[in-house]
Order: sequence, then C-alpha cells, then structure tokens
Amino acid sequence: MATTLDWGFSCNAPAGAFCQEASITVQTCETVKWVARGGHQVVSGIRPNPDGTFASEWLSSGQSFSFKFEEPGEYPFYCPPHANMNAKITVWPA
Ligand SMILES: [Cu+2]
Repeated sequence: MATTLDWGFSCNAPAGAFCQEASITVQTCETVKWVARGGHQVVSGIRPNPDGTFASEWLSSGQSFSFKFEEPGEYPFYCPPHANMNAKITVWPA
C-alpha cells in the first residue's frame, strides 16, 4: 500500500509545529511517496537535527522520494532550506 504526499509550499508551519497539509496518518508497512511541488528535500527529524531515519536527495519539481514505514510511531520531517516546511507522519499499528 502506498500513499502520495504533495511536498511543497502549501506546507507552512513554524519550527516546532507541523503543517496539516503534509501531516498524514498511515498504516504499518505502508509506503509514503513524497512528490516535490517545486524544488524541495525530505529529511526526518526535528529541524535542524536530522535523525537518520530517512533523507532524500534534493528533489526537483515533480521528482519523488519513497520510504516504507515498518514501525508504528511518529516521524517528524522537514525541508532543510525552507523554514516553514515542517510536518510529520503518524504510523498506526497494523
Ligand atoms: Cu522545501
């Protein structure tokens, strides 16, 4: 199962908050596919600290990055160059 997430400037949240637009809930073992709307990056963790769970290369508009969530939990992520692009994935138990 896979869910597509638009990742762009519609995500607009200050540091410490998560934008609703890009914060979604998925099931365990679901894959999330981030599709860049504009040039962006996807890095797990709370800005400015990547936590090493996942990180994309720089994505040009239309490029995508996918990650499969094998464990329940909350996974914050952000776009390093864009201060208001902060969101999180919530993974529910199967
Ligand atoms: Cu960005």
